[in-house]
This record gives sequence, C-alpha cells and structure tokens, in this order.
Amino acid sequence: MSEVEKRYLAAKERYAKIGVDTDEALKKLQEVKISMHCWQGDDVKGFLNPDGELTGGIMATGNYPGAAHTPEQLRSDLEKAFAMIPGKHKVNLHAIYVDTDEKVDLNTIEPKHFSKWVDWAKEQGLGLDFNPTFFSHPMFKDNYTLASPDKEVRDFWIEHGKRSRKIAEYFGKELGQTCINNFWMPDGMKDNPIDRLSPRKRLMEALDEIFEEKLDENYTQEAVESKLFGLGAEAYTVGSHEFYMGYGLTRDKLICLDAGHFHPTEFISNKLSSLALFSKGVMLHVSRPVRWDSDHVVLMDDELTEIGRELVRNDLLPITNIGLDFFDATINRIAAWVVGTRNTQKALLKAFLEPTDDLKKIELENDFTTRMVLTEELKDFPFGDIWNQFCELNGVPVGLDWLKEVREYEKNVLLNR
Ligand code: RNT
Ligand code: ZN
Repeated sequence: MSEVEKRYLAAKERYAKIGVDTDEALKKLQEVKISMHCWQGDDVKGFLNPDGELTGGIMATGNYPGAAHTPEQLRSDLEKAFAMIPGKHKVNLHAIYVDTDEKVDLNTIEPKHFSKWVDWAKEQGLGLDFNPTFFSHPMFKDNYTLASPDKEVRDFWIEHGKRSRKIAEYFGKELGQTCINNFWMPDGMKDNPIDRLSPRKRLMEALDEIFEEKLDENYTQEAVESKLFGLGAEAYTVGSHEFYMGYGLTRDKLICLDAGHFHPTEFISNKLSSLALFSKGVMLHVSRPVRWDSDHVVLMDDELTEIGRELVRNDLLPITNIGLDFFDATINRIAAWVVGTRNTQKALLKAFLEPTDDLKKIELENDFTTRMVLTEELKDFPFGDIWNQFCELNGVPVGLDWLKEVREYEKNVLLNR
C-alpha cells in the first residue's frame, strides 16, 4: 500500500466519524469538469494577427519567458498542464485562437478554421468551450463594439457574434459535449456619460440580432458576462450586472458571473442561490480580483472556498458550468494553470467533505453554536490526505511534486522558444 493510500485510509476514518463518506466525495469530484481557459498560455494574444498585441479592451502585464506563440505550442503547454491536473476537463477557446493558414478576420471565421483544435480535443478526450472576441481589434472603436453608435462597427461585431455561434455549434456536434459560448465585451466609457440608456439599448438589440437563429441547445448554449468597470471604462460599462441579469433571464441565456467583476466587497458566491431560482443556469469565471485587476491567478482564499460550498450545499453543480479566467504573465504560465485549476477542484472537494445534511438540520434547529464549532473544527480535518489520494488515483503528481515537472518543461521547452 502506498504512503498516500495509508494516509487516506486514516483520514477516511476521521471523516466517517462525522458522517462523511470520503469515497463518495472523490466520486463526485471525479465528475466535475473545469473549463480551463487557453488564454493564460499566451497572455490573451491569440493567433489572429501574427505577433498579436492587446490593443484595447483587455490587458495582461508581465514578460515571463516561454509564452506560446503558435497553436502547436499552446496545445503542448495545455497538455503539460493537464498532465498535472486530476480528471478530464474542457478547454475554453477564444475566437482569436483560430488555427489556419488562411487569412481570416473575426467577421469571416468559420468552423473549419478551428478543426485542428477539434481533432486535438478528440485525441485528448477534452471538451471545448468558446468565446467570441470583442477586443484587441481595429473595429473596437472609441471603446465600443456592439454598443457603438456607428452602424458599421456594430454590424462587424454582429457578424462576428453570429459566426462564433456556428463555431460553438460545431464544437458541440463534434465532441458530443455542449459547448458554452460566452459573450463578453468591454464597451464602456472612461468618464461620466450623459446617456447611459442608448448604448444599452443598442447592445440589447445587437445581441438579439446575433441570437436570432435558434440553435440546438445540446450542441451549444450561450452565456452573457457582465462587468462593473474595466481599464478605460472606469465610469461606465454598458454590459453591467443588471443589464445581463435582465438580458439573460428574458432571453433564456446562461448568466456568467466572473468573480472579479463586482465591487471589491461584493461576492459572486452569495449570488448563486438567487440566480439558481430564476435562471436556466450559470457560467462561472473563477478568478481573483486584486484592486483594479479582475484576473489574478485563483488562490485558495475565502471566496473560492465559499463558491465551492455554495455549489455543493445547494446542489447547483448540475446547472453550473465552471470556467476559469485569469492571466498572469509574470510567472510560469503552466504553473498558473495548474494552481488555479487544482485550487478550484480542491474548493469543491472541501465542500464535498462537509456533513451537509447534518449542518442543514443543525441550522434548522437554530443550533448556531454547533454550526459554528463544527464548521470551524472541519477546517483542521486532514483534507490534504484525501486530495492526495485523488491525485494518486488519477495518476497525476501528488503535492509539490508537480513543480519539478513544470521546471523541467520550462528548461527543456519554454526557455528555447
Ligand atoms: C474580461 C472578462 C473576459 C475575459 C476573457 C478573455 O474582464 O473577464 O471573460 O477575461 O474573455
Ligand atoms: Zn471573465
């Protein structure tokens, strides 16, 4: 018996004493797919323009060596990261990650320009999600895309949105897993607008046009993502939370909650139970806000723990699509993926290891003392031994071991780019 298994069995006994079945918890975790965002691998540059730069709407900082410059490199890096992440997952692509020799633009892309991604996903046993890209493009004009007062600008982006749906549909068909197509655009103003209404009306109408054609929901479902403010949109973001709550609920779209897109003291964990009552489902962008930045690497902080608990305690996993959204160009990018993805899984495992039904009963009996004592004591339970067993069962490195592999890959591959 391995050391990891021995420790697991001892930990299992301790959890059993408070009525928690650890085998069951591991089984549940095995079923959860995380949609790992490709854009951590190249600082959101993509392959649409050779030497793509971020020209507006989004920004990554840092110049750590080894970023992927080609689709082949990015796929190789993703494979490396997945070799250190337990379970089978999805990859979240953006339209700018097109893989073709043809000269295409956002308003001319087609499914065939992504066929290499599909072949790879099949070979790797991965699902694919998608996002139209409404940034870093000359048609991102005066901080506007779909909300632009200029019809030519709007039409360009409407065409892009429509095409993105066809690509998402193709992914879903080919891979037999629903492809979530997530719509986010940075449209907004740096300083106080006079007219907040008209841009919102234009955005609403443009989205309606994009979504006009009905697509099979088994293949693709759309999500809409709000934001409070962004770089260059400090005073006003057209697609605010209220805008997309209204839009998503009335148009039967998934609502995407990005953990970094709210007021600094506002948390998405506390929004999930409300949304669950009214919306058909949610998409999460698990992220970590730090001051003005909404996309730091996901750490095991209080909010992540709480997101895991809310999803598990309220049984929301069936209506939730968990995606990640962070990009840090100052550290090894593969390490960033592995830390953020493993942390998200760990947060869920922690929640699966709670005696949820007992805690709910205790709360109903108004026994707030036991509620507090039990949840506090749980924090010292041997969680790490259960997680390590999960990693061992899935044939991925246990504990710190994976860092050595990242370093090796950095030396042999990343630093030679
Ligand atoms: C930006 C949004 C958006 C992007 C990705 C690249 O603030 O969170 O989700 O990060 O689409
Ligand atoms: Zn996001």
